[in-house]
Amino acid sequence: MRTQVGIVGAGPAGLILAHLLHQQGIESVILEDRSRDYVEHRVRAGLLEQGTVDLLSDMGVAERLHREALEHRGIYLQFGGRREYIPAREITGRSIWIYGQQEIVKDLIAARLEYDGPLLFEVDEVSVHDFDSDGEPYVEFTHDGERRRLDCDVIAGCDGFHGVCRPAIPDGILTLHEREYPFAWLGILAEVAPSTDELIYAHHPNGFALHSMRSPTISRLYLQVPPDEDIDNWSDERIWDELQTRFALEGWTLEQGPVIEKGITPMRSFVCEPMQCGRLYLAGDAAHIVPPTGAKGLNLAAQDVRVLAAALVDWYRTGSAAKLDAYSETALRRVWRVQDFSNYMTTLLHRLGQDPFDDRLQQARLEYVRRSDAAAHSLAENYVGLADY
Ligand code: FAS
Ligand code: PHB
Repeated sequence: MRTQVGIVGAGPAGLILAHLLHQQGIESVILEDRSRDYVEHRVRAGLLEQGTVDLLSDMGVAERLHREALEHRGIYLQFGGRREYIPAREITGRSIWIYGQQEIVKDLIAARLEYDGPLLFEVDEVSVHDFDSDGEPYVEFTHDGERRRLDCDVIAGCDGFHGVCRPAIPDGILTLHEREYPFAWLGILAEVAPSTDELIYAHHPNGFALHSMRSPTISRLYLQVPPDEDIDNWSDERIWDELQTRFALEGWTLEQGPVIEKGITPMRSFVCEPMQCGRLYLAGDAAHIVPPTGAKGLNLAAQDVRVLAAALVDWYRTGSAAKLDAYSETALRRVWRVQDFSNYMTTLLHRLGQDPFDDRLQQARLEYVRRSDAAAHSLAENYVGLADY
């Protein structure tokens, strides 16, 4: 097989990149190691920046999103028995949108198959080669029991944190920045109408809690738990009891319902620099992970491939590799902004440990967001996503 851009991974990064390239007449082949059914039902992100919605709209794949997504104009911060509203839209002119990641993946796969764009599911033993030499890059993989080879001009590593592309880069080229947080998130999907109109981020002595949603009938809630917590220790009843405790507020009720999905997600920050090696370009979770407190992972993946697609289009159109060579530097500017904001939200709202001095600093920061327009403005503009950063 031969194509222009070999894309490993059919998550948001790979699918958005393929569509952006297709719209500019650039061919690609997407290789995904899971089944279509699996990637279309994997519960992950749920919150979209205005910039991500605008990108998907410009790509012409947001028709269902505009019909079904929930527009939010701000968030609630709950601490010290009070609930404060951050009017993000009023402050920034930009909204945030609730629409499940798996719905975006479904829409993008449907668009890809509509124009017969090559997309192979359930490939195996993927390996990438010759991207850092003068030779032509190629990807080897097994599909339907047959070992295949895909020759291409460039490879886009959109295969997530546990993929094969980043580890294929020779030693000594990448600098890896990592931070593990001493806690995790226990997340549930519940068949009950959300008890709030917009997201509630709650700081509580027992730990952080988040009330999010997926639709007018499906709620998504998270609890801070120890990093090595076992989900089997958490019955649905215990989960709801703890959520009731952490969200408790005079005159407000948290409605409960059947838990239809639950899992525990580790909290880490990770960045690899640079995000490219020769003709291999990393995007999304393959290059960076943010703790979900800022709801940025999916949005950052979309911005990475927006930059990468523009650089590839320029290379194919003009022959200039200037934008491609600057891809990593351009993308990392936003990556570190988002890392800083996600770390800020995580340390602002989670129970950090036993140091009373840290607790006092946290209280002071929460109070500052409540009392200072400048602090609320900064939080709001980072939360909705900085335009043209
Ligand atoms: P993905 O991991 O989504 O996609 C990579 C794809 O590559 C996968 O389909 C995988 O199967 C495939 N792949 C892996 N190895 C391969 C191989 N060897 N060969 C072929 N294919 C391979 N982000 C937000 O913005 N907002 C949120 O609210 C939010 N909440 C989250 C909640 C949870 C519980 C989790 C886990 C994450 C959350 N995130 C959130 C972050 C998350 O959504 C990611 O940032 C996003 O999936 C990144 O997209 P991709 O980079 O495309 O990676
Ligand atoms: C979600 O809806 O899954 C979600 C929302 C906001 C976050 C993290 C996750 O910060």
